[in-house]
Amino acid sequence: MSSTVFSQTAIDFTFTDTQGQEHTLYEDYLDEGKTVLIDFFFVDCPPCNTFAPHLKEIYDDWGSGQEDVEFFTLSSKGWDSNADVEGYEQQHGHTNPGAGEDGGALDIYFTYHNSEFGPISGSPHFIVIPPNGTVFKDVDGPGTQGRKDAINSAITEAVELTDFIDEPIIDTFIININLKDTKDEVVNNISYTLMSSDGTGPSYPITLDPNGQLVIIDFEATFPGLTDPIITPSKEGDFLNGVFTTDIIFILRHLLGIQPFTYDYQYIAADVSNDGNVTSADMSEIRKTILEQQDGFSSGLSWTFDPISISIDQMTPGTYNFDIEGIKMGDVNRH
Ligand SMILES: [Ca+2]
Ligand SMILES: [Ca+2]
Repeated sequence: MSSTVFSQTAIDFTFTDTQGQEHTLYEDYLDEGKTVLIDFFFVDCPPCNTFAPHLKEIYDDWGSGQEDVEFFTLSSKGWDSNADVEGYEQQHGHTNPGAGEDGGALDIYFTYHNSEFGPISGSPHFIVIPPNGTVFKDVDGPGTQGRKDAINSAITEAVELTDFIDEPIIDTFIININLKDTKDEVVNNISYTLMSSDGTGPSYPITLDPNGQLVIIDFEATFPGLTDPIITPSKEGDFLNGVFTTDIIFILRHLLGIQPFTYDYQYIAADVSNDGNVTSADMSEIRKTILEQQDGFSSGLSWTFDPISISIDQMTPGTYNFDIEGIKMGDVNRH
């Protein structure tokens, strides 16, 4: 039993089978998680005809194309037409897709013969391609049994490779957080905390990569003890970032009805005491902070976020994308 494995991935191809049906390697099969076996043969090839009943048996053992494995029977000779291949299929009871020269088989043969995958020697010649595009070429063994064993073993390996690839994806959480300020600019030095939504139990500081992404392979093992987990952003200090006397004037003009706020964030930013109301007390706090008569706002809040937190369903792995707006307290004019 043997096969040659290549680091290059399979080259895509499309052919039209003897029934007029089109088949594209990646789109119709590999991308759908299916393993493909290619049988390069020709209609008048004696060893191909000898092995044809065994190939049918193997095909049926792997689900007759109804499960995760499909076979293509493709002629390697320019004189075999789709009609010739159809005759061969009928003779051997083959039900898998097959094609001759006019179906595009010869082009596929030359894609895999004397290319980066080396020569194809002898007929029949079997290639097995798992969904990740790895090419198992020269799949063969001594005698009929050796050849059957080699094919079955290559398909088994391909299917196991698929299972192996699928597994981490099933348990993986990919969390993308796009946090921008009210000017649509990225805010640096944000701290994130992962905790239960009711605030009980452990809380975990988490770090996003420079692209704002967090990948969790096994949620329960990495962050045990959480119920309805949420991620909360925070940013400490930095009270006077974007906060100037002009902001006090903006609040005053709003309170006097001369120039009311036009954005929702302005109501949040102006309420530096965080009591739910924009009043002259907020103006006073901002003024004292600017004059350094007060060390930051009484609420302790320098930044707030909309939404305040984001929820992850720890039972549902997948990709989560969140947009969060960072609002600088006291900066009502974005300037
Ligand atoms: Ca207030
Ligand atoms: Ca400002």
